Amino acid sequence: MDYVERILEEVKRKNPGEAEFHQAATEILESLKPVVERRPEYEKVALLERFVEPERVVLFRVPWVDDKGMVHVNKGYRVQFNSAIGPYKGGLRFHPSVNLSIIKFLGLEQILKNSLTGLPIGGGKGGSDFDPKGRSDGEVMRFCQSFMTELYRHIGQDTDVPAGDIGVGSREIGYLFGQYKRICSEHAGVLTGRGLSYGGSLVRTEATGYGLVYMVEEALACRGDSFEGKTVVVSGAGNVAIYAAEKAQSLGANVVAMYDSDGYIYDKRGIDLSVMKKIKEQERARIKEYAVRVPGAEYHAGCKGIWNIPCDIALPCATQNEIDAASAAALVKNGVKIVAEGANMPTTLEGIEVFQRAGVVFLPAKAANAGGVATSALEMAQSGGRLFWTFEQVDAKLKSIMVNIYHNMDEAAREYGLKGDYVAGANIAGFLKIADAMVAQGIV
Ligand code: NDP
Ligand code: 2IT
Repeated sequence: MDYVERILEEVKRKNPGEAEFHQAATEILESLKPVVERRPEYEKVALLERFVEPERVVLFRVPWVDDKGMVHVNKGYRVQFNSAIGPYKGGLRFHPSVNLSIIKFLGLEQILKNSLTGLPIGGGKGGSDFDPKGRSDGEVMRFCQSFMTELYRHIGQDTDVPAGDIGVGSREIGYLFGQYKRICSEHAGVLTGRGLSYGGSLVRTEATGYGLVYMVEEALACRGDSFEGKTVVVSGAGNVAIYAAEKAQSLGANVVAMYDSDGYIYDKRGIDLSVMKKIKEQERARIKEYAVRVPGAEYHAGCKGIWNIPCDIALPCATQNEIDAASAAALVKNGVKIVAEGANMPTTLEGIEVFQRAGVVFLPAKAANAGGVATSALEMAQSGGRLFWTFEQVDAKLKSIMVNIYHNMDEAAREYGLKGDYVAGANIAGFLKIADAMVAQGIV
């Protein structure tokens, strides 16, 4: 059995029941086969064994009291996966589906994503099975304070720097930061996605969605094409989805559909983002409200149907495994040309195969959504240097990072004889830097 197959088998045996973690490990390790063949020295230092095992997993109890005085207990997680190239860095997800498998798949992806940015950040991820939906600001605040009352001892601006993810936005980062500062007496850059009044960076809010569209823009430009007149379907209606839609529209695309976990909106004249932002960012209401307010827009209960809408470009920006083989086949049948992942692992392994076989340009999450964490690293650079860059400065850096990632993964794929396979290209380009740093640092 070859090295990769042996490690994959071990991952499954040693981490039973962790379906999402197995999925991410399979996608990554399969594409590293040609790398470990060229570099047999990696096996001698058990590089893959160490790469798939988190340096540290922290699991804790998060007790909190709701507005009616009832006591709740949630699980808290922080997986400090790999610090070879910098302090652990990665978001916190608050969603009822959160479990160790999900946090570990996100952490493993994050290692390679962070490496691809070219910035000095290691990989980590955390979160809780807490569901912020329907909770008051006071409840969310008390939950965040309780969460940080344990997390603070494991993080630090040179150790581990969390940020947002699903269910964790500027409100939650504010409460988490407030509690960290209160416990540690330190106004430090220990979280990113902070408000502009207390150490945040311009563009961080928009960064993941904008970055995603910058990468697609580059992929189009390399094929002599542009966003102008393209029909785009975006899934999700949260932070990543909204700013992906905004940037795509500004480049001349027609964004016709978006969803939340209840159902989707189809607005063939183009989503009115001012209405969408009001509903989602200000009112924290459900997407079906959009169809009440915008004449001509349709609301459909359930999410899957969104992938039957004909489009040129699909941007899945909600959650893992949104696009399975059947949804991928529907997109291909309707003529999709580019699929770029704003969410983490939104396409199943079978879905990826459908896209790649059909010759669709498939831009994988760890490359395509790296703009968020890259801008987090720019936030760290600004707080470390006591600097504050303008919107234009940060946006220009973000764009150049996304363009670089695109070309680095494109070149890595070509170098290994896999032209156009951006899944392999991203995994290989991200991994080589990590491997080099791990080898240099000895058996740790
Ligand atoms: P938000 O919480 O802001 O938005 C998430 C959106 O996805 C909501 O519209 C939510 O709907 C929807 N969603 C969540 N779970 C499901 C589900 N099971 N089925 C259908 N819809 C669902 O999160 P973000 O926009 O920040 O994150 C979206 C994705 O992007 C995630 O995969 C995240 O890991 C990834 N990402 C985020 C980055 C960031 O900087 N924020 C950076 C890189 C990647 P509802 O409100 O109904 O739950
Ligand atoms: O998945 C991701 O890259 C994020 N949620 C952002 C992480 C970060 O540290 O900004």
